[in-house]
Amino acid sequence: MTEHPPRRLPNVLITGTPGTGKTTHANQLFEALQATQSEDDEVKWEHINVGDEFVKNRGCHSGFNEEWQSWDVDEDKLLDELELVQVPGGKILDWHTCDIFPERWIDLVVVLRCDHALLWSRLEKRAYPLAKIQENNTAEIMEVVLMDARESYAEEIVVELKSESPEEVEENVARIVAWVEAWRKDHS
Ligand code: DAT
Repeated sequence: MTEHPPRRLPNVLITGTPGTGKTTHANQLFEALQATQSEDDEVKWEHINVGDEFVKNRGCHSGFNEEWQSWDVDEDKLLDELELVQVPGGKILDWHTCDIFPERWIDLVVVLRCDHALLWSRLEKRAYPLAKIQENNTAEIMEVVLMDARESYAEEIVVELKSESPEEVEENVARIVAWVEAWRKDHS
C-alpha cells in the first residue's frame, strides 16, 4: 500500500437508506464547509454523490438492473476510482452503501434515519417500483445501514442522526461542521 501524507481535511461519509436525506444533507454541509474556506486552502471541500458520479457516470457498474431500476455496482472498479480521490481529504461522500470503503479512508460516518412511513412517502414521489420501496422501507426498519456502519467502522466515528424535518437538517449540518472544526484543531 502506498503511504500518503496525513489528510488536511477529514473525509465524511453521509449514508443511510435511500430517501433518508443524504443528498439534502451533503449539499447543505458542502455549502457550510465551503464558506469556512479561503482561496489559498490547498485542499477544497467536495461533495461526491457516489451513485451518480462514480457508479453511473464513470461506469463503475456491470449494467443497469431493470427490475430494481438501479446500476449493479462494480465494487472493485469503484474502489480503484476513489482510491486517489480520497487521499487529500475534504470529501463528503454521499452513498447508501457504507461498508465497502476501507476503514482508513473515512473519519466520520453519519447515518441518517427516518420514520418508515415518512420514508415510504418520499420514495413514492421518486416513482420507484413498489418492490424497491418495500425493500428500502424494510431495510430502514431493520436498521441495515446503521448495523453495517457499526460493523465496518470504529464505534466512536459512527453517528446516527434523525432526518425528518428541515430543522433537523440544519441542526445536523451545524453539528457536523462543529465536529469538522474540532478535527482540524486536533490535526493541525
Ligand atoms: P437520499 O439522498 O438519502 O436518497 P434525499 O436527500 O434525496 O435523500 O431526500 C429525499 C427527499 O426527502 C427529498 O425530496 C428531500 C426530502 N428530505 C430529505 N431529508 C429531509 C428532511 N430532514 N426534512 C424534510 N425533507 C427531507
